[in-house]
Amino acid sequence: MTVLIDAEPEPIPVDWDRAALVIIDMQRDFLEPGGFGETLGNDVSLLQRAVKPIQALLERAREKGVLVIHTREGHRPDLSDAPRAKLERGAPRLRIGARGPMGRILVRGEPGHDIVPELAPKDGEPVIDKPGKGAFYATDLHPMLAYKNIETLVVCGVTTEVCVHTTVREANDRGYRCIVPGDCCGSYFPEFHAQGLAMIKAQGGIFGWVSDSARVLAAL
Ligand code: TIU
Repeated sequence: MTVLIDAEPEPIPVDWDRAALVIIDMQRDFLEPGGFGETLGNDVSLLQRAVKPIQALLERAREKGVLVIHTREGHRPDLSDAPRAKLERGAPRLRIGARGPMGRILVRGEPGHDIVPELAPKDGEPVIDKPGKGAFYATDLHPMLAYKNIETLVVCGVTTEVCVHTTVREANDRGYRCIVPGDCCGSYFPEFHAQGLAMIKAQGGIFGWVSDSARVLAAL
């Protein structure tokens, strides 16, 4: 059944049977005190704010049988899937693969790479391990969505202007309608968060639609 989600630049009709909730990179290293994000000097409470609203959406999506997909940013332990240009960046002790406070930074299988316990994936919910910022690059997300006839994505997570934005741009170019609930996203830079959301909905919704958890929940 199609329902209308209130959003900007305009309300958008959504068939929940053909929609997915995509939760981007809610990983311990980005969100938890003592993790990689905080080691870089970031205020992780700015990201923590998104946990509760995402939890509300996640619980309702599960109740209603809406497809839920989780993503994690990270690399193979041998780093063979990480381009040198990415590996070289940052101070040597804070580079990808270096030992961080929660294990090797952005390496699969390390404690910091896990999704925070409040949003832990349930059996049957696909988890996309992605080597890039976008969830489509070098992953099987696109065929996975195509096999289920998905046309609309509710995209949330961290960080707004990096992995959420990249994913929304990739999805938009692949023909998906993206709705971004702003309070379910977070950035270490409040101004980037605000501008990131503004960019999505500008020019008649150039990349998609912006809403919030209350309005999405009302339509779910
Ligand atoms: N998931 C994600 O956004 N990865 C990042 O590296 N984000 C930063 O803002 N650094």
